[in-house]
Formats: sequence, structure tokens, C-alpha cells
Amino acid sequence: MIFDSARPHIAIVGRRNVGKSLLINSLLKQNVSKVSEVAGTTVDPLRTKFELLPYGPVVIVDTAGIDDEGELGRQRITETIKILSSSDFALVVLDARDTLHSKELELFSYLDRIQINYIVVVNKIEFGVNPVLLKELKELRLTHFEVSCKEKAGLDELKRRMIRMLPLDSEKPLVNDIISARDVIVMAVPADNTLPKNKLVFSQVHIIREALDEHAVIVICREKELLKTINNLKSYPDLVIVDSAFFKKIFQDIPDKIKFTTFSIILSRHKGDLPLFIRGLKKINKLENGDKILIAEACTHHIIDDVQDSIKIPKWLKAYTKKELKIDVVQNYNLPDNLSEYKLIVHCGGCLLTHRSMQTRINQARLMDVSVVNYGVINSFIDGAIPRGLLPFPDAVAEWEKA
Ligand SMILES: Nc1nc2c(ncn2[C@@H]2O[C@H](COP(=O)(O)OP(=O)(O)OP(=O)(O)O)[C@@H](O)[C@H]2O)c(=O)[nH]1
Ligand SMILES: [Mg+2]
Repeated sequence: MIFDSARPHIAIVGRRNVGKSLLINSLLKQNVSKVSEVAGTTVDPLRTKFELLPYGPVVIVDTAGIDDEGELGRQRITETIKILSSSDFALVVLDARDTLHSKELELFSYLDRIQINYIVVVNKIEFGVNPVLLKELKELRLTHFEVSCKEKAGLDELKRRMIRMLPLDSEKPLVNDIISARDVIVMAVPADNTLPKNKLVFSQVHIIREALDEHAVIVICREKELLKTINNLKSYPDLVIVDSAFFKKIFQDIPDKIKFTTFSIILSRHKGDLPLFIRGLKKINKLENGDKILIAEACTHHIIDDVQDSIKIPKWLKAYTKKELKIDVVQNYNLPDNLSEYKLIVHCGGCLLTHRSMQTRINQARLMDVSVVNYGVINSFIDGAIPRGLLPFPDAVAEWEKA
């Protein structure tokens, strides 16, 4: 479920009874979460909207303890992991009297894998802080923050630290970081718009807007007029953007010196994670007979518009790899629970997903060690636009060139 996806989500995680719920109540100065000395008081995630001033609105999420026991406990831990993978930031709460438990070590490695920032909060410091705990945190190179929720110590400083560490906007730009003032960008617009309604138009408008903000010059033409347009310029353009399907027809006519990319590659980076998708693309060469592939479409509009991709890509995968692959297609806002059975997820472009929900899905795959690629990157590869079309994006080129 999305809960105000525009606001950054801060997950409060840790073992049972460390004081997660009291920390939330103390930060919010309201009793929103139930607090008790009984371990396992919080069983369901509790999301509360909160104005973290001067930062702005956030959602703070209380979770069940990561050391919960039994079958129900295991389900609650899974739920907490899901919450983490859709969060922008986390507070990991520890009890100052204890040393690190294996569950906490697992948690740190999860957080590193899903690459979200977090603060280690050592709570209940009025009892003194265990020197072994301090030594363990130091060995892990984890900086920590000491508070006492009971005595209301350290909480304002913790809020200030959170504000400094919260992501401002993790959405990658379309092009503004790869162009400079007075650059000339040529954009070739496909004649027939087979893409979902408004999708391309929307991204074109944003590319134009970003280019203008950078004081670049943007030249727009139809695909048919692209070569003529380039030849009419006094010098080579700094960037040429075309639809991936057009790449094959034109790339030999575009001098090698010109940086050349596709709308799909630009959008894959903007919404998803281009180096990760390139790694996923390379995974295709390592697929074996019997491997399971998941084609994941987040929005139902594909039924009408992109029917080719969920048919075309499985066909292509089988022909390209010459392997017996088991390919499942799902259309759902949520990814299936058996994610870890898959070797590769081929995700739709996610054009109707928010950046945050796309990242959530990517993070779920990362947690399960499943490779991910998206329609845009696969189509660009099929159309011969990879690797050349990656040139404007050095981190993607580096990923492609890795052995
Ligand atoms: N002495 C002391 N007690 C605290 C402090 N913070 C929390 N507690 C107590 O620790 C107990 C557990 O607090 P909770 O906030 O319910 O802990 P929790 O981590 O949410 O626990 P679960 O929901 O069971 O996972 C309660 O009795 C709190 O009053 C603190 O800073 N000092
Ligand atoms: Mg609790």
C-alpha cells in the first residue's frame, strides 16, 4: 500500500523492547505508538505523518522487533524488511546496556545492501553505555547517537542529525547533469506514438525544460529529418536523443564522436538504476536451462498498450539465450513473495509508478539478490543501442565494461 508516497519514509527498527515506540512518541511529542515493558508490543507497522521541522513533512514508521519469534514473528520480520526496502531513511535503535546481537548485524548488512542512510541510536543511556557495544560499533565503523527517551536526553540533537542526513530528492535527473550551458541537443521525435498515451510527450517536455534550465540549445525534429538537421548544424551536436527503435536505422550515419542515446536509456536512469539494469542485462548471458525469469509489469495499461513487450521480450530471451527458460508474467502493484526463486526480473518502464515505488521494487529484488533489468534497457539492447547509447553515462559504461 502506498501511504503518501511523496513524503520521505523513516523506518524505526531494532530488537523488541529497545524503545522504538517510545522513541517515536518522544520525537513526535505525542503518544502515537503503544509502549510497554512486554517484548513484542508492536506487531503491525504503524505509519504516522509528522512535520519534521525545519525539513518538512515525513512519514515515520514503527515496526515489530527484528528478533521476534515463532511463525508469526517470522512474518512480522518479513514485513519489517519490506518496510525498510520502501523507506528513505532508518533509525536503528539499540539498548545501551546490551552488546550487538546477530539479528542486528544482519540488519546492518541489509541496510547496506539496499543502500539507505541510517543512524544507529543507542537508547536508555541513563544506565550507562556498555563498553563492549561501543567497541563493536567502532569495529564496524558505525557512528552512533546516544539518547534516553525516558529522560528526554539527546532527542533534539537527534532530530537535527536526521534532517542533515535525509535525502532531498533521490530522483535522478533526465539530462541536466550531462549537459552544459550552450550545448546543442538534437532530439528526434518518433512519428508514430505507440507508447502509452502522454508518456513520451511528458518526458520530452521534461528534457526540454531541463535543457533550457541549463542554458543549452535544444533542436527538435522528426526522425526522418534527423540527419538533415545534424548536417545543417555548424558543428557536431553535444547530444542526440532518439527512440530506441530508430537507433538501428540511423547509428551508422551518426559520426562516432557524437554522444548518442535513447529516450529509454534516459528514462531508465531517471526512474530506476541504470548501472543495476546493465548488470541485469549482462546476467542474460549467464542464464541456464530451467532458470526462472519474472516479467513484472506494475500497471495494467500494458494490457492495452505494451502487449508487445510482455510477448516480445520472452520470445527474444528464449531465442537469444537458446535456453529452456521458465518465464512468468505478473501484472501487479506488488512483486510476488517468491521473488528469490527468479534469476532475473525484467521490469516494465514503470511510467506510472512514482520514483519511490520503483525504487521499492528494485530494493526488494536487491534484498533477494535477484538481478533486474527493465524493458527500456532490453529494448535498447535489442535495437543495438547498447553499449553506444550508454556513452553519456559513465557509471553505466563502467558497469558494461566490467568483466
Ligand atoms: N529506562 C529506560 N526505559 C526506556 C527507555 N526507552 C524506552 N524504555 C522502556 O523500554 C520498554 C520498551 O519500550 P517500547 O518503546 O515499547 O519498545 P519497542 O522497541 O517499541 O518494543 P516492541 O514494540 O516490543 O518491539 C518500555 O517499558 C519503555 O518505557 C529509556 O530511554 N530508558
Ligand atoms: Mg514497539
